[in-house]
Amino acid sequence: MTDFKTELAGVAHAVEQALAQHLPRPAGDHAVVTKAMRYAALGGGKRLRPFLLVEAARMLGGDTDGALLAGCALECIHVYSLIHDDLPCMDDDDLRRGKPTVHKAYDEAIAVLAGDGLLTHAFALMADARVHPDPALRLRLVAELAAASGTDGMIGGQVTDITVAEDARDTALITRLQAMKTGALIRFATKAGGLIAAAEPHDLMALDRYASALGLAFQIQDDILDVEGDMETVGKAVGKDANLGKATFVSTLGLDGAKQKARELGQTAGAALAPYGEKAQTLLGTVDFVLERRH
Ligand code: GRG
Repeated sequence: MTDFKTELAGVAHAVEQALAQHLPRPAGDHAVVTKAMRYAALGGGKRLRPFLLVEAARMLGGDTDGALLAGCALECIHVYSLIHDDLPCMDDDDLRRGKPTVHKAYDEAIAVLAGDGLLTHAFALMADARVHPDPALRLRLVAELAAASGTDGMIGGQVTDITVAEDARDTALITRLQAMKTGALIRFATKAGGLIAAAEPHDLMALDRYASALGLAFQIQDDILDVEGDMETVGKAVGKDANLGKATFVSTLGLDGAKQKARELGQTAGAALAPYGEKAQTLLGTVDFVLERRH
């Protein structure tokens, strides 16, 4: 039995190596953009989304090499969203994964273009025959990835997040927007792993119940970490003012309520995969990892 942390570290290492191999290499007059793409994508991150993809495929007996490449495609989308989210016109952050954000290390134009480069490269990777020998399956993965990343998924959630007034937000709206903003890619991860493993419809439904609950728990834990970080650094009171004035799960549910909700979602995620017994061990371990994470 492999310990969860060893398994996660192993997949994260494999993702790092595969990304290093499959990202475009700096060359020619435009080398700066491929350098910036590699700067953002290599050497950091938990690699949670590719891990979920690989482990969902593994649970159902699928090809983990193909899943790893599909996971790299998904990670490219995730990293592009981080680069763009850090820009001055969005969150205006200076640090990401412990190093200067791309617009700080390069400049804003290159950061926009490096994000665009990763976004488009993601689809090139997903279409690669090494993901799966069946072109129809690869086409479905490409279409599903576009749907999860687009206006009915991650982009739509981000738009709701930056346009809906703070005082118009209740738990239901935050749940809807987070299901799109962060949940869509997490749900895609397990679905893609399932599809690569030729999952039956009931397997895909179980994976989706698991990933929907896990994605929401992940976001609630993120909100909890933000507030606890604020409280540690400036002793800020918890409430609507926590997390720079943003309404979050913590501000609508309270800190204890948010922790309780995350625990309940963890149980829902676990129950969804209970029928898979020992085979689901790593995906079940991911629930504890998400609920116990400190960064
Ligand atoms: C601006 C295109 C665009 C999209 C914005 C998902 C998203 C929508 C932005 C990402 C920024 C962000 C802080 C989202 C909240 C979800 C979250 C905690 C992302 C960080 O994911 P982790 O913790 O990061 O998996 P690592 O670095 O480990 O990969």
